Amino acid sequence: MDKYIVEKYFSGKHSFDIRCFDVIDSTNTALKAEGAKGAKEGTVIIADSQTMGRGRLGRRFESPTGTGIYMSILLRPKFNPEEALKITTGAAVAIATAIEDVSGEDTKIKWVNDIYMRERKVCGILAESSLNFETKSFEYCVLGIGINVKAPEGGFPEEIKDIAGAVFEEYIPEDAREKIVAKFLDNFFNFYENMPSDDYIDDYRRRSLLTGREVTYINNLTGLEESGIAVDVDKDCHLLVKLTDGSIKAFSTGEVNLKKTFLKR
Ligand code: BT5
Repeated sequence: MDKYIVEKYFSGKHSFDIRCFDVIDSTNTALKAEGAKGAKEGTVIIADSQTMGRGRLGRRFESPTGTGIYMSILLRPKFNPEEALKITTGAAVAIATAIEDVSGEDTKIKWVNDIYMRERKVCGILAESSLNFETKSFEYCVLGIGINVKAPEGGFPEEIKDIAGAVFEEYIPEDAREKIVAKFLDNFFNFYENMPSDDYIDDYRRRSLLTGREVTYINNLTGLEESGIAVDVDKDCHLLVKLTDGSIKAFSTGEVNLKKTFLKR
């Protein structure tokens, strides 16, 4: 990744401090350390590969060399941490739009934080926050994004070969990686500066992969499973599921999978 090429594609409306690495353990881990040391909002770490890329709940995010974009952005949100979900959902729309602009193909958002193309996961988002409990405010938030730009030679690792896909299957336009980064950062900060307002929520709902499809919900704390049809995403970004008894339940956290084994995490 060449930061000078990224800078060429910025609108110029926002300013960033971009730091690029060939290999890093995890861009989120590295940027959290910078956040704790007082780094400024808009500090961005981008790596060509990660040795310990992380997903949610300690899961691994495969980050092979030279085929993906692994980046983290430091935020110092002024709004209430109760609105934190908006960072993830705004990021999902911002990345979906950036990928669509550069690839010319449609994307879908799998509630709550995955981007899919051709029924495969091409991007995952992990937002991690440090909170000040006395003032009940954010100290900082690290927004991490992992994108599979193309499939690794020989295919994706065994653990994810049934789930993962890439943004580009064949031809990759010039500067595609840098353009995706620049467009994402511009799009995201346009949303972020208006948060907690969420004008982008209709763009999120419109891309919902799960709406109209049979899903299984798993409560991460209790392990309880429920099934039904996802009917919508509401304005607070809860997933609305019509359960088998006909009632509609709003889910705010947890794991939802399509009732097809090949789309399981
Ligand atoms: C995520 O977690 O998808 C969030 C991933 C965030 C990664 C970025 S990269 C930059 C920054 N630095 C980090 O250390 N992390 C962030 P989750 O929703 O929990 O999904 C994890 C699951 O996705 C795994 O259990 C696999 O099933 C699957 N997976 C792992 N690697 C993948 C990949 N490269 N492409 C598609 N799916 C993958």
